[in-house]
Amino acid sequence: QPSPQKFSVHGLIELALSRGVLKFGEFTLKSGRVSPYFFNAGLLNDGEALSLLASGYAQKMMASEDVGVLFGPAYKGIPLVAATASALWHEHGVNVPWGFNRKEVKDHGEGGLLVGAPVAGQRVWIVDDVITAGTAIREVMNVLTKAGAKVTGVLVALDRQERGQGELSAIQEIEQQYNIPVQALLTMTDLMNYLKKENRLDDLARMQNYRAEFGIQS
Ligand code: OMP
Repeated sequence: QPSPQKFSVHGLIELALSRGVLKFGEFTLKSGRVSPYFFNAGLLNDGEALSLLASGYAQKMMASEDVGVLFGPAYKGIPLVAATASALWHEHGVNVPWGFNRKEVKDHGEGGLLVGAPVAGQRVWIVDDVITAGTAIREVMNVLTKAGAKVTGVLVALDRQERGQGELSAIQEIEQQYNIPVQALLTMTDLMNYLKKENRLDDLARMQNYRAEFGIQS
């Protein structure tokens, strides 16, 4: 019987590197920025990796007071939210409803864009992978608001700590605009501290340059 997995920043970074989730190199982002690193949560594609990430999400959720419905945006948020709800139950004895959206409207069967726990009138936490410029999160905020949900928080694996539409980080903008907390398991700072500790100075220098161009003042 496997014992409950303990989440740590260091452990998650090592896991992400070992699975190719976290890569250093040159990557063009959705926002068009050319980044020296990329975090692909889609590669947490085995049971151990997914459940370790979900343990981290569940621990963060336990520290938040307002756990209502958990919601995973299509597509990558869907397995994350399902695994998180399961970890909350197995590891903390907390039973939380969860749901997700589909991207394409279905015109037969149950129809509609939302699947799983109803969100109308509910306090909803969004569980997703990465926030860079905030575009993906804003889209799902619209979907949920239209459905009558009250979004009370966002939980992601990685805060890239990059500027959004102005001088603040995308996450800070979302926190201000919607008046909600955004929590992350890892930040770009965590990744840079890791590189420093591992003496990967070339990678670290590229991260510092990128941060000087697209990062927030911290
Ligand atoms: P924004 O919509 O700009 O916030 O970008 C978030 C999305 O970019 C994520 O949902 C991912 O699809 C993708 N992404 C990553 O998955 N990992 C990264 O390290 C960077 C990005 C990205 O393209 O910015």
